[in-house]
Amino acid sequence: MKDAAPQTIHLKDYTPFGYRIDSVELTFKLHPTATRVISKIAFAPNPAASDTRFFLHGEELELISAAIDGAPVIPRKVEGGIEADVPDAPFVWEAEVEISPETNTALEGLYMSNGMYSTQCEAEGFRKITFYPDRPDVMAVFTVRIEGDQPVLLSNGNPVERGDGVAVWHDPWPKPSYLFALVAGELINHPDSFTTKSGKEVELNIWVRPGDEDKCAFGMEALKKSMKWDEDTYGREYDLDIFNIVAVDDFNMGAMENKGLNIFNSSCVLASQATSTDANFERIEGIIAHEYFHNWTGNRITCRDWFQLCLKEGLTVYRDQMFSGDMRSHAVKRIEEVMILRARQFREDNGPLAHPVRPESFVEINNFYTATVYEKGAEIIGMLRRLIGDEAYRKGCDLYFDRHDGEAVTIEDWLASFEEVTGRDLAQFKQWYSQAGTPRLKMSETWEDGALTLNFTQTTPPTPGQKEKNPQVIPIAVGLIGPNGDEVVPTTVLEMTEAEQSFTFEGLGARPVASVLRDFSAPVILEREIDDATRAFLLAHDTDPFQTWEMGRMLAKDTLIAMIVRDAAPAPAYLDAIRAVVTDETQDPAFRALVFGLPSQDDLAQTLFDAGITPDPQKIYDARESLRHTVARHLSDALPTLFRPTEPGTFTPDAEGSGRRSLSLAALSYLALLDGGAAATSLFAQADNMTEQAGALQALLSAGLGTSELQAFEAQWKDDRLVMDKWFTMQVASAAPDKAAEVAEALSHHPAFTNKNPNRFRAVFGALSANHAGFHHASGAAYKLLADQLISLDSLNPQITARMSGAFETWKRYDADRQGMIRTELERILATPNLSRDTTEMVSRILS
Ligand code: 0A1
Ligand code: ZN
Repeated sequence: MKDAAPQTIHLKDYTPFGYRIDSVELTFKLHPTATRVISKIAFAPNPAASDTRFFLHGEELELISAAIDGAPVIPRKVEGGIEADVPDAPFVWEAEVEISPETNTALEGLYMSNGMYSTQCEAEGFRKITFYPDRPDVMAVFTVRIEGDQPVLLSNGNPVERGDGVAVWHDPWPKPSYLFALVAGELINHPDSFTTKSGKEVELNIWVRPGDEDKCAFGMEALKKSMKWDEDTYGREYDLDIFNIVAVDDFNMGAMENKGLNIFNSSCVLASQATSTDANFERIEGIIAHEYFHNWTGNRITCRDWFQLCLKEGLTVYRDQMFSGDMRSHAVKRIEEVMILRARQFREDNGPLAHPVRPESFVEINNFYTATVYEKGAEIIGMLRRLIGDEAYRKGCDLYFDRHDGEAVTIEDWLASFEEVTGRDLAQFKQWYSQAGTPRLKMSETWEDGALTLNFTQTTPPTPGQKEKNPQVIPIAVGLIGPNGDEVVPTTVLEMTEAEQSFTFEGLGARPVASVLRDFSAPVILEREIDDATRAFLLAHDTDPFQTWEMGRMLAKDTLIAMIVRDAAPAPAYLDAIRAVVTDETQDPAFRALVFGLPSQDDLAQTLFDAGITPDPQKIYDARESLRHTVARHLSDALPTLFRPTEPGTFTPDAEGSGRRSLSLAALSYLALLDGGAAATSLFAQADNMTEQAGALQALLSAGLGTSELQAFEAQWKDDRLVMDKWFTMQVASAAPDKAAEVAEALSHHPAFTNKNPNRFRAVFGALSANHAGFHHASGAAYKLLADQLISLDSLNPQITARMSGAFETWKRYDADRQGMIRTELERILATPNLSRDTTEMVSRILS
């Protein structure tokens, strides 16, 4: 918990630090409750700065001694750190502090997890390790000496000394403190090596706790593929002699890109056929790539201040998305990306937590590691590339890397590289970084004398602190399909810059059907009058996979909305359309599985709300369940053929195998509604991989079955914490609306539950907030339970508490009773004595 009074920090107030750092030497004498950190830092006045105040951040540190140029000093304690009087010339600062890793439950700074020491310094954790200018624009070369009796002692950079109870590491690349890392413990490595394109041999290691060594091979392959891809695609080579990855059980986020020493939440690196699902494998491959790619986009070139977070995150997400597309299927990946963007970022952009990709102020930066910064940030890079073309994009990136290597920069610096290589003015485009909210793009069509005109208007709704919005630059990728199903105009990118704009395609023989926003070319909501017949036509003939999926999705949504609002029967147009796609053996099974899936309850709630209808969570749940049963019956003849379990002994975690299994398991979940769970029960007993074992259990649970399988699963996996997370999640996720809170509450008393492990807490309470009808059950039981849990978690781990309070961000969609109950819970959280800055900021923003 942070004790500083909440203070708002503004982008406009940025000033450089008054001193540069020539070198940092740190010595760690490890002890669970009394680690000593000795620092020796060579400072020099920064001629580019006007503010010469010598302020060092520091939190929860016990100062033992301090000296300047060898003379002892007593620094002044000020809010958030210390101040001292220093010479107007280069000087050496030395300090010794004591910290207590074992009692650090916030998992920021140096902490202990299952007996091992680990660090997490992004964003502002280094100030819990020693006094330092803990800001990203202060970059320095670090040498780190670790003294401890653990067999493995790791830090950033290259090893210079390895001895009994001591290790010294030197990182030659200047870095900000948020990239500092240290790990010490009894660890086992999975070693390998990689030869870079210029012939340099790099030692690679994945370090894990004993017992996990058989779960490293997949991650290691992903790392080598990432290293090769960054060379081939961006010309970026690795720059140290060694690259270490460590798996840690207690970790707030997915992973962290510390220079040369990436630290991973064990759920994001450990993988095996028996314990990981296909989705786990895919995610692990993407996260390993993401962290590795940060070596250039984030580490060699970093952010001037935390407002520029999207500079490294949006770009690195974009890079990992392209990598995953190259490794797997671009079409399928793009659909998955859009699903995530809509579920998380559009949701955020439509509520009280909406903020620009580059926020202008914050209280706690940890609260801004959001879908907007990451996912919308990545969409901006995709739009930029679409507008300027692949070649100019690569040239602009090269210029950016050349020009800013070793610097801490801004979005302006990033865009300037592209302005220079293209000669374009990107001033209007830059608004994507400053304007919050999801633009609504309305389209109408006119057809006259062989010319099709597409008329667009764009508006962006008001968001907190931003009432008026300007028109954005929107790349709209369009193709035209002739009446016979042939493409008459291939994909063309229309560049919309005005509030209203029309684009005409001339010389057309017969009126074509427009396929608009292909590949989801901009993060907007397209509003278009389109009938079911045209949707079905595009679903059958469009050459753009995203569009075909989108048409299926719109048909599904419309039928569900009609079922919810008018008690209508499921639309035959939808049922026939999905039958055609899912039974089409010529199409990719992964794509067919995506078409098979129904829109989420949360998505339907937002759609109803946007249409001016107050969503009733129970009705949404009932309609979706009823459609699931109808689809099952409608496809009853096809389901047994679509359900194709993997032959024992043939499992591979690649796109092909995973696509086949996702279609097969989608079919199984419908089949379970018809066959009393027979097929799922036998798959559960026979599966030799977690994808099918968990998929079978999930199918049983969502058909209201599976009690004995749930017990068998627990007995089999009780010693595997990552698999047990799945066991916790599945029960809460599949609980009926009136049972969800009860199930979550009971699980919170299970001996294996702990709120000190973020994965376990999320497994239960993340699942509760994602069970839409359960979370919003009219009793309000889930609201109260989550609030109780957040109140007790806050003093242990503010970061996770603040994040999870986002479960309430959609509260204004619902009826007065639910709003009243949620308000009561939010106010109760806010009234908690000593509530953290993190949670105070989040809950206040949600309430505002
Ligand atoms: N930079 C890491 C993720 C990360 C972000 C924030 C953290 O603490 C507030 C920790 C890690 C990434 O993008 O992978
Ligand atoms: Zn990142």
